[in-house]
Amino acid sequence: MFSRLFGRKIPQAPPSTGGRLVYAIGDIHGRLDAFEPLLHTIAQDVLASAPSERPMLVLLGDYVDRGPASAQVIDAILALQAEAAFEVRALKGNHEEALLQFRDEPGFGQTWVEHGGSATLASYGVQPPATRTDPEAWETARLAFGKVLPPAHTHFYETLELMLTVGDYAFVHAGVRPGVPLARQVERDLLWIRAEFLQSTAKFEKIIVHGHTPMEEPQITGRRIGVDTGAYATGLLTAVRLDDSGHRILQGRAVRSAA
Ligand SMILES: [Mn+2]
Repeated sequence: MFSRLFGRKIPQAPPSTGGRLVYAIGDIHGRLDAFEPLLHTIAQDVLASAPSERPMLVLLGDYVDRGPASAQVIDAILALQAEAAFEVRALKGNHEEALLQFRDEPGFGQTWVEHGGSATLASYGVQPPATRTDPEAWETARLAFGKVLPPAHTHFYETLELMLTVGDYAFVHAGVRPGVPLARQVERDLLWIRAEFLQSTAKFEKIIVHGHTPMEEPQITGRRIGVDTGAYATGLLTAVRLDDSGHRILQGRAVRSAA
């Protein structure tokens, strides 16, 4: 409107978080050893930023599988929620969906281990079946898993959010389906979409902040911010810090780099 009134272009304001200080963390995948240093970096940044309102910590999903400390990552998230220094908002990833599916269906175990589920079982002290195709062994593992899963973890997995919007940003695990309004996105796309979202040039209603597809570097375009840097393999966990002045990348690195 002003550009029309004055006949020249005014500088565009950066996207807004509505005044909030927000940190969004990519796929942790059982790497407590990368999550802890990143939380330390974020805590230092909060001290330096002295926000007027409690900062928000958005976890973009895929807390479990592949890395060695899935159960311990969930404990750390629950501790953060209890501390109340941040408003913690945890999104659901496709790996949390897989965990819940195995909890209910032993037949899914074989698929789950192909995606790193054995590491999750081991982190809960459950021995994965020696033979992947033995249905009885899977049922035994499922029952053992059900027994050791703390009620607080069950509640955590069952109450994960699918999408969160803050100001000009929408946070999701994987991405959104181009051409579909945010309010009409379906869980399958929010948890699983890759190429159709990543390669799309369509305009989304918000800047989409997401994980799910590992890249060497964080992906920042005007339309999306991708922060999955494959921590389970690289030991490098990435977050984006957002406020009304724009975005900045923060990272935590595990001392040991191989999963
Ligand atoms: Mn994922």
